[in-house]
Amino acid sequence: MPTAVCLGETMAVLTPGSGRTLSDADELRIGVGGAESNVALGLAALGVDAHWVSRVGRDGFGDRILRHLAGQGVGVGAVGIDDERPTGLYVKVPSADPERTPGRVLYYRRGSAAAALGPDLLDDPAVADLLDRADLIHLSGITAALSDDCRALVERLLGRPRDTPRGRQRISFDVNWRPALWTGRHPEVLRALADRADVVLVGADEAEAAFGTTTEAGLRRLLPSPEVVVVKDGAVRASALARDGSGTRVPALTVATVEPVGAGDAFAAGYLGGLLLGRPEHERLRAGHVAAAATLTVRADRGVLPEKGVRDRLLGCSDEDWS
Ligand code: KDG
Repeated sequence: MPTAVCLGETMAVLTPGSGRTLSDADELRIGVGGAESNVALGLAALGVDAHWVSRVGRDGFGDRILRHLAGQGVGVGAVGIDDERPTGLYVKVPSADPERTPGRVLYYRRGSAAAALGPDLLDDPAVADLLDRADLIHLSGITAALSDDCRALVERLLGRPRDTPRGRQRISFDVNWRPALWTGRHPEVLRALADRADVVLVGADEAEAAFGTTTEAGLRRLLPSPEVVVVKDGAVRASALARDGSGTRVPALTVATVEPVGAGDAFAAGYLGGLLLGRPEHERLRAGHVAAAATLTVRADRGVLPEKGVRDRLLGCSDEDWS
């Protein structure tokens, strides 16, 4: 069974009940959300030995996050608990007019336990051991945006030797462009960080906002080093641009979207699961679309995958049947 380690912040998610706004809600629902742990959950559901590495506060939110992830088969044994700093929070603000304007997300994560992570995390023997065993380490641009220390942690991870006695270890990097986290910081580093990964995942809208291009030629020029750059063009298609110049494109599934949050993470889990389980490129992209569709059609950050038999039929069907 392949092993994946996903590293990044996970927060408690607070959401007002349906039809209520933050100013008039009496109660907030508590959930769990974090891009990298969403990927770990998605990978675990696909049969990968998935672990999440991070730090949470010694508070009820931290306990809840650990319980939630461990309960769904994600390893949390190397997660640190911070006695002083809190678990980060994020609030989903529903739109007053969802037909016309999307909802918003508010972050309360500055000074959180995870934002205080730094490169010395890799000196923790439990973390070092896990990283040495990993076939894949999954990172995202969110971590680099949290603090200078977090960015240095990402850099140290990208600088680790990847050729191991068990074969080459891969690093995947989801650009996860979050402009709200980069205010007063330097988002230009994102491109250089992404270019040091083996697999880069980026939404076409994020590529435009973060790198100023969405064209395949432009992305190949900006990110020449990764083995593959996977560009997700929302409801249209996903394309895998390989370093050798070849490309594979698979149209997205048509679904009635309820809420897009977490769909990019679901896609990443489907794609990376396909990679780890030795599926060919077009099946990895299909697996990404199937997982994204399951999340797009629910209000939570993660949907339930169709059962394995259905997934296998979808991955193996003809192109005509797929579209
Ligand atoms: O991709 C979903 C994430 O946006 C959500 O879980 C919260 O990790 C999060 C973030 O930093 O935006």
